[in-house]
Amino acid sequence: MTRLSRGRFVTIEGGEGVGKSTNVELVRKLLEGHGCDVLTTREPGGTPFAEEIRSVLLGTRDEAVDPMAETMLIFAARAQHVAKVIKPALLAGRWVLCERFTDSTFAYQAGGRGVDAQVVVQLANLAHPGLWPDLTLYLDAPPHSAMTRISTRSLDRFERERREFFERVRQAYVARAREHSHIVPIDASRELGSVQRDIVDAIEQYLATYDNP
Ligand code: Z5A
Repeated sequence: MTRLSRGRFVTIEGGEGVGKSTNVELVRKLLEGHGCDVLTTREPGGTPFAEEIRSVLLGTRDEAVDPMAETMLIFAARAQHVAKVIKPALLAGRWVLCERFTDSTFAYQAGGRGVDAQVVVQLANLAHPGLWPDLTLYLDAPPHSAMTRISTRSLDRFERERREFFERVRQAYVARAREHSHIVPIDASRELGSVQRDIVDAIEQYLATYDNP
């Protein structure tokens, strides 16, 4: 067993119903098996204040929400989450495992809503200067197949969007995964066992090349 002393920032990304929450526990156990002290968290949210912003963001309402207002609220929640939870944990040498982070904003607000990606970059540099994930597992599945997995629950404001919105979100994720080597795409449309084997491989591969000064 490798003993790792310096924390890393690992995120799990993907559209709705692809299995992010399902696989967080698997990743946590794998990292802990390698001696990592792991903190799991999620976005939007992760602190009481940021969870309140999450409720505002996800709640259904009659008033159409302006994409820039949505984007800035997401970064308000993120700034709080980074300042109060993520940065302190990383500075203490813990590994942070987070469901969704700024790659979600590139996918949903830039890709899905049409917000300028440069605005996302600028807000990211204000909310979490110098902090980007070390490793991102991107669970990829066609929106229609993943949505059928969550079809029995009541849908939030995002989940009520049209299919074209989710296609744009997926395209944005795929494009980012091509451009950024820290993003490992995993075909999440398969049965869970196959998806989890790829997740194990991705984590083991990352840990094998891990630089532990
Ligand atoms: N959002 C945004 O717009 N911009 C941002 O920057 C951020 C977020 C950070 C809430 O996120 C919303 O916030 C989200 C984008 C927006 N909007 N939407 N829609 P969230 O992460 O809380 O919500 P979510 O993505 O909708 O979560 P989810 O639907 O729970 O998805 P999941 O966690 O990926 O899926 P799951 O709960 O693990 O699995 C769903 C079901 O599928 C469950 O019954 C599993 O047992 C089953 N499952 C999982 N894997 C499989 C496989 N392989 N086969 C069969 N069944 C499976």
